[in-house]
Amino acid sequence: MSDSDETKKKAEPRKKTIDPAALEMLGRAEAAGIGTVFSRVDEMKPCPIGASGSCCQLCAMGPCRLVGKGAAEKTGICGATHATIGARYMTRAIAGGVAAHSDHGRDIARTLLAVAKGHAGSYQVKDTDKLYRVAAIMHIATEGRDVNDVAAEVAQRALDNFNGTAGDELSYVSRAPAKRQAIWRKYGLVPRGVDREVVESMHRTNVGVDQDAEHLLDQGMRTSLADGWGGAMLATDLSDILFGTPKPLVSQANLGVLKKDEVNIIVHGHEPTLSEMIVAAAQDPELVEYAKSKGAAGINLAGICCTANEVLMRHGIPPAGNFLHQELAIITGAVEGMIVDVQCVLQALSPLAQKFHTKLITTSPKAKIPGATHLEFDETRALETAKEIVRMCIDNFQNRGDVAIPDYTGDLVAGFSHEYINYMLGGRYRASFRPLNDNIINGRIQGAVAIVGCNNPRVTQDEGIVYLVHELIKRDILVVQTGCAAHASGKHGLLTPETMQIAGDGLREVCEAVGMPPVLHLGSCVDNSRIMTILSQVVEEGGLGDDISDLPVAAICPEYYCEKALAIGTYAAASGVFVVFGVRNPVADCTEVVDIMSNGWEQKVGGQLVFEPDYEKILEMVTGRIQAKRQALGIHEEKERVLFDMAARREL
Ligand code: MSK
Repeated sequence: MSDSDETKKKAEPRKKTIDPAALEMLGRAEAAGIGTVFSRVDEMKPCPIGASGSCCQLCAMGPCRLVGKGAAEKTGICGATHATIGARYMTRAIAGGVAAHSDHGRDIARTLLAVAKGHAGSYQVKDTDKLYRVAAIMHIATEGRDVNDVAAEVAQRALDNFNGTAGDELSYVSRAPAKRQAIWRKYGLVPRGVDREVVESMHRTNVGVDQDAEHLLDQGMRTSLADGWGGAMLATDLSDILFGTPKPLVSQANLGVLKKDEVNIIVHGHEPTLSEMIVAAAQDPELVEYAKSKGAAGINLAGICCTANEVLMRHGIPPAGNFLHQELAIITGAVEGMIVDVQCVLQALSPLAQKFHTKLITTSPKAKIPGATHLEFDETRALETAKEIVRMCIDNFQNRGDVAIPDYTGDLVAGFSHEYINYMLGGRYRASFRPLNDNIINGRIQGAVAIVGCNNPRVTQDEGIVYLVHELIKRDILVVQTGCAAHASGKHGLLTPETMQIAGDGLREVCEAVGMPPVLHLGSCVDNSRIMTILSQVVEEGGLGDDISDLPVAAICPEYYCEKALAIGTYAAASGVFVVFGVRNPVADCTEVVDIMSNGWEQKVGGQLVFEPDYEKILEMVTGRIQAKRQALGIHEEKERVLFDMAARREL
């Protein structure tokens, strides 16, 4: 690149998004003089000291900033080193993320208990097979018992896992491969109770308690495992029991799913309990008629963030977009109500909604937003509350002003639970991961990568996610997705079977034979636990080593922004996965911490958590990792490619 090219590149403003719908709405916002997260990020420069882990804010002697000449050797007033400060930061961030996912899981457990005891009549156990499978894992007897009896005991055992009264180890630790469990036990990483690990992390990161970086980060791993193999896994399982285990269905994504002539309602946040009822209320014939009486053609429901994923996976409700679309949806002027519960809800929504006619409705007893209407959700009168909310949105239809809905949608297929993938690969009578293992062994599929997590306005929206999906499937690497990263692929048309046309020959052959897309949408953020289950079952199937760390797999969180993502990344690493985060390294100055989470964890648990903002380098890192694992398994030699004939298809 010439000097003048270099100068031109520097002078060009940063691209905010690769999504044309977002660009259109940003233009509308700018014309109206309305700020968004995309504009505020340019006005707010991150503090360079805090951004790289050199600031400790834990006590009133500080904040201490370890900067300037000889910064690496400096300490805080109490004597804390960069290593201690960085390890405390990571452990607290992990605990924050685990608390969020697990509190979500606990609420689902409470709802299941209420249902089983007949106190929440709007719900019922929808997947009894799954209830019995979960009961078996928890060693709860089912023979001859009433479904609600079993459900009550499962719910109570789940609550015991949160409280730490289920025994010395969380119930689901037993789902990991035996070798993995042994590693966790050897290093004292087995979580004892979800709450206990979060509390202990908060205690140990107090000033004057744990000061050894490796020891602190071990607790970070243990806490994260209480999420991945505890709180989040329970949230997924109990949601499947209550609301149904997802199966593939078609839908669409992006702001174009909003309808000009209908009452548009958006559910946003994370928990499926209320949104399930909103789905029912929006289809209620009486309310549909009521909407028509107000001049609308009907009621249109859409989602944002992980609530979107919950209702997409089970009902095909279309996502209007990912994290950075929440303001843009309101800016269309077409949203009568945005119903939020917990997590990832920007406080800026409230003043923004007041500039339009949108009603922002908070529903969780845990989360109020100044300026929003609070209508508290109570599972004992769930459908009633949902109907009240939908009616409020219908009443708001007449207040609409100017509407501009960008005409962009991506077709998608979602709903790949681990149970369905198992069935899809093996068929009804031989449900199994065998075909996947065989195709990894024969090299048609080189490996698998999870591309998960958020958007972050500090990087171009969707760019890293879409680039990595393309490049990986081209290299015969199967991609699985959750969270807002899955929405990104949905918006850009990557979650369809047609995407197999851009996949490598080997992956395409398998996708054609099975009839699946090369990019599988597995659900919401808590559903990353489905990936842990799949990895364990692939190990159990045989032929690819005896632990998760032996598998040719990796995980990438290209556009992360929050603590929950760090918690997920840590439990994946602690389970033996190579994990790369984009954006920036929040502990870059704490070199000892960086080394522990990469080389140290590789030696200890066979996984790593590393940060790399350059997407090409990320690609190189994960493909290198996959090839190294193939070599270690002795399956790296290129085999003569034999195209699938009828017999091979039948066998698959
Ligand atoms: S919603 S945590 S922005 S993925 Fe789960 Fe999206 Fe990240 Fe929130």
